[in-house]
Amino acid sequence: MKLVTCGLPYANGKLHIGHLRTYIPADVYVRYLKMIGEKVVFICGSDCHGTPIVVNAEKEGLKPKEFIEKYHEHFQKVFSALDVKFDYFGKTTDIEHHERTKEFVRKLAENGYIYKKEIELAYCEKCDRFLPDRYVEGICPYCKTPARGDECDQGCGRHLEPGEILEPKCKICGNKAVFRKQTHYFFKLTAFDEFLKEYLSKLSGTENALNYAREWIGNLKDWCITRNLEWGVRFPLDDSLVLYVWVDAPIGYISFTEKATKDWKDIWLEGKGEIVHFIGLDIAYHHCIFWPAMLKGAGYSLPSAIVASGMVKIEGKTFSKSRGYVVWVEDEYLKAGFNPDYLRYYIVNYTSHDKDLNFSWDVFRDKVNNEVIATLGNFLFRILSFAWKNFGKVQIEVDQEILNQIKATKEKIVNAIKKWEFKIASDALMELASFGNVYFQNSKAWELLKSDKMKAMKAVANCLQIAKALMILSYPVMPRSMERVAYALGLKLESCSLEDALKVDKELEVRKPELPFKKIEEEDIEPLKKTLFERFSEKSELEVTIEDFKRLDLRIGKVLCAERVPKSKKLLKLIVDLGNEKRQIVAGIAENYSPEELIGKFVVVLANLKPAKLMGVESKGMILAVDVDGKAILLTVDKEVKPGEKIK
Ligand code: B3M
Ligand code: ZN
Repeated sequence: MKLVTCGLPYANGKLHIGHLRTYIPADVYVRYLKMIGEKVVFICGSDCHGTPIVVNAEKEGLKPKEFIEKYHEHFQKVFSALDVKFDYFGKTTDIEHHERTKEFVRKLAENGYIYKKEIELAYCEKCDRFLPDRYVEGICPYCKTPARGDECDQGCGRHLEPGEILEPKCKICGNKAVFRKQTHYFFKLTAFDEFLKEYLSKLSGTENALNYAREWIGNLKDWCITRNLEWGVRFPLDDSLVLYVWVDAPIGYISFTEKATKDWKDIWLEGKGEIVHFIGLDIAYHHCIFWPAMLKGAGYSLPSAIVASGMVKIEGKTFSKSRGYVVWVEDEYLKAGFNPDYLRYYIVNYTSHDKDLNFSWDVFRDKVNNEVIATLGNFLFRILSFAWKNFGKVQIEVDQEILNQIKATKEKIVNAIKKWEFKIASDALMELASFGNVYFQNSKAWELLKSDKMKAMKAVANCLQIAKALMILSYPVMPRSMERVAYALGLKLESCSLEDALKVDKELEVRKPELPFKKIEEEDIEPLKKTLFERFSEKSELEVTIEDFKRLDLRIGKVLCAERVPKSKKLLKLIVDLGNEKRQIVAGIAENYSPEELIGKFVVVLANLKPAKLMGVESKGMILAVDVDGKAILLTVDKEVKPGEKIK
């Protein structure tokens, strides 16, 4: 038996295309496996705990319980609208999940992998509370990028331990946090170094995740697993604390399997199954390092593959909700009335699973119109209409050449799917459809109708077999449209296996086909493009209004004195006349200007820049210059003006 899981979405926001990059291929994978006769259980669920939930619930003025309910329902609705069909979709607030998590953590403790230690934690004196994870923001100690308490989300992507973040600030009130001591519990991750090294050398999955994880071996740190929060799974050894969300969330894979199948023990305890985790690359560390160590420590079965999807770009820009580079699935795709199969096809076919996927409305339109419609849809509609109009009932006899072609396609797909090569599998579908188009065209069946009706029927029979094969082989990618094709062919897709693509029926009775695909017109995507680009420019830091510009106090200054800043090659200290005051400004122009030549020069000064110290020398303002290959060339005026004159 195989268990396939998808990373659990935090129940704190709506689904966007970034999410689907993992869920759609996983669904396609499971559908194919089921169609080659494998026993598969496919589970997922809402991740309901942790500060991602509490912080956002607080913002919306809701209790975490009501807050997560809203998104949990949204997830179920959208997944079903996209035909992403989990065998079970749970939530981590379920009592059974809490029980399983506590049992798991007790096992870790019994096996000697949990210890307590006093540590220093970020604390906000104004809010009078400890600041776990997303309650605190600061600077990543590794790459110095702004980061959240538990992850460097904008920089190096590292997991950060409590107390590690530099310059912590309270996310709620913005105050500088202090450090206070408190006792917390740790998981001995370091005890698993050797085990993980061995395990990761054999683990299968996509290279992007495995390579990332392997780099961590030898650099592991013990892992703080408790938090000061009300919301979460109580820590069984001290119920004043809750477990860190990354402890309980993956245990959801187990507790949801328990709900999905009575054979869950075979998978999780007896080692009689295979466990395949589909995740986004950003959570590879948790799934390749923390999770296998936890499972090993508590005596559960280990994952056999970690399949990580590459990142998503929107119109060529790195995906970012805060910057508006996002496409919301419900409001911006489903409500626009697009066939869910188009998005399913786009996501599996745009590129390999582990590469970056760019979502662009123009590319979407072109891929759908040229591939799904002009190649696949065209073949299906053309042959089905022709058969219905001219024959109705068709005696089926199929040439070996056609069956060979179908067999080769089927094998290509099965091999590709086993390696998570969804692009190769979906390309094979289009290749078979192209083959069908060429075959039908060359058969000139419409001419044969007049001269040799039997021969025409034979050509149609071959084409109908290709159509049937396409229907079956495309079903995992485009289930909804293929149901329509099945209707026209008078066949049932339910419980069909891929092998059936080669099965020849004695006779097929073709019904009037309805076009399963509607072409995408410019006017269909126009409003969506507009929404997206308006959101970009609204949020873009690159565009400023005239109001923004007016906030800059730009003035003309006249240099009165200039001297080198000691020990600096680049810096000069200037005294600049700004009309009603004389300002000290430090400028990095010493490599291009001598102090003497500056005296009496007119320069452009940004007068309301926040004062700063450069090499210990105070600077109040900035001199504007052009940077040419690292050398500064000053901006000046064309005619003499009064010092202090404002630039408008
Ligand atoms: N909820 C993180 C995320 O949504 C987290 C995944 C849990 S998988 C066990 O990216
Ligand atoms: Zn970092």
